[in-house]
Amino acid sequence: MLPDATLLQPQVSPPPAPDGDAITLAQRGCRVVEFPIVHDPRGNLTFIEGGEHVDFDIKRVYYLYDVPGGAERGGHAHKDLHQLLIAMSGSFDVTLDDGTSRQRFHLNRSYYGLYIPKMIWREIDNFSSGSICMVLASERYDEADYYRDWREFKHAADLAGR
Ligand code: T46
Repeated sequence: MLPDATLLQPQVSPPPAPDGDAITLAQRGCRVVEFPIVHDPRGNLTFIEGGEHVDFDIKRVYYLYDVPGGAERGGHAHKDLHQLLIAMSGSFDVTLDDGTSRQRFHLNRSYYGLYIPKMIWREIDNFSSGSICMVLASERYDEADYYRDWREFKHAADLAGR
């Protein structure tokens, strides 16, 4: 196990499954991805290659920075877009929610990414001072791709048989 791997374990367990058939967030594809590290006394280097470490075409890169203490980002799900979140500096927490169960991740290393498939609600908080959240996204920005109301998201997820 990598020395820091424990830092990325979910800090809050999802609620007990309502029945034995409940699908976990991991089964829906939510996962922590580990990128290569080239250790070097001059400073370490991590690289991300399309088709190797990211299994979608990256159509957009954006990042959150200068986030004030106590701020909360996210609070939405995407209909089609999927993406990878990386703590390029500092740390923050990401809560993922498939409409049934929730799981919280603490991201604090630039060689780990949190992959979030489509139709997963996300909330991001607990940003440390100076933190930077970089996002590799599968689509260009399109407001029509967002569910910004949890009940609307939940309704759509239920209709999709979730
Ligand atoms: C997500 C988290 C991690 C753009 O014009 N282009 C863009 O690429 C994005 C992402 C946003 N915007 C505009 C839309 C809003 O007027 O920037 C404003 C703030 O966007 P939003 O409230 O969606 O920002 P976050 O930080 O709550 O969420 C964003 C992404 O939207 C979302 O997909 O997962 O970062």
